[in-house]
Amino acid sequence: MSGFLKTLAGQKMPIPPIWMMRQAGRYLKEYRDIRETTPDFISFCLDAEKASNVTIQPIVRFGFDAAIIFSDILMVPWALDRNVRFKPNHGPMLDPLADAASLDEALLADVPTKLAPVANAITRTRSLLRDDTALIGFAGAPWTVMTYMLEGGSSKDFNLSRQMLWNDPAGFDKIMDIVTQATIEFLCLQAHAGADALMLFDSWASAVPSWHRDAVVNKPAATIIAALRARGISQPVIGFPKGIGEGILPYVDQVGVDALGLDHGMDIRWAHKNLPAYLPVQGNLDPISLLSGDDVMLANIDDILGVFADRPHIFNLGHGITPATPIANVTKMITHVRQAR
Ligand code: 1CP
Repeated sequence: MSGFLKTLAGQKMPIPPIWMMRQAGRYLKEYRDIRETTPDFISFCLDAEKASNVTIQPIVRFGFDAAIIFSDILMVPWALDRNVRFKPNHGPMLDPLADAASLDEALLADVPTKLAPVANAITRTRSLLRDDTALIGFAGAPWTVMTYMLEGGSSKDFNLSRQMLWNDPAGFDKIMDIVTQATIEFLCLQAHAGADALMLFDSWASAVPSWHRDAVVNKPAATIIAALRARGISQPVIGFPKGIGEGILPYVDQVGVDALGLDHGMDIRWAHKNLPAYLPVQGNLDPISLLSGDDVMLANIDDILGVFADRPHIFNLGHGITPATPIANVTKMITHVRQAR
């Protein structure tokens, strides 16, 4: 078993396994080169050979302990016919969803077929990776995915999503239920295709009013994990409810995650003190610290390693690496993590 999977199973490794959120992507020249050959982003994700190739690129270059399949959280809205497209330098665009009546529940039946190419990419990638490199499958958590569907793209304030939450709770629940079902199908097919672990990204969990957090962040995540377990899927699940601060305690209590991804806003001493001692954590270097990559970054790495020395810990960033990151600083981070103990 790889060190990454041992850590997720609760074992403390002498050197923490390491990978980076968004490790395949635009900061790599070899990624930009393949990406150019299929300008349409969804088509690129559905090309199992290309998706597999770019998944492996950061493993070849840096020797990370885990690969994450090249796909996107917006594959679920795409499979639900929300007309997902990516304009260069503009981010994602979707047809904004005004109400529950505009989302056809019958589309759920085709989700596994439409997303089968992601499963093919996983099977292919798993067969190409060494045994000691784990492969992670993933999906967005329902709230985060819904924000793109309701806002029609990225958002700063998530006003339309929050408005539906307050003004049309029945409609909101109906959409959330459909997205939750689609997410279960998506994760299930990735697990069956050979993913060794699964990650659930609730990247915009911090935008949920705390009044609604149990219903909108914790409950849907719990439903997804319970459904996977009921279907006999035993792969560990890493939850990433970004930016909810001390809300991670009820999240861990209610959701049933096997490990918790910590964002860079999280106070690691508080987290270590308050989280159950058995729970593996993943994180949490600020990706922006890699832009300078200086001694302060190294000191922060030492601090993270020191605080989590007594629990199962996977070294990672607190969010995705940014396109402007110098490659040399990524190498510096990895070397430092692996030499620190
Ligand atoms: O043309 C390009 O290359 C577009 C950039 C890009 C990439 C590299 C997008 C568009 N998606 C991806 C791949 C991706 N997305 C991966 C696999 C690669 C890897 O991690 O190595 C993963 C795990 C994601 C997950 C994802 N997509 C999240 C959750 C994680 C996070 O960073 O918070 C979210 C929120 C998205 C949405 C998304 N996809 C792409 C863009 C530009 C966005 C919008 C981001 C935003 O709203 O700020």
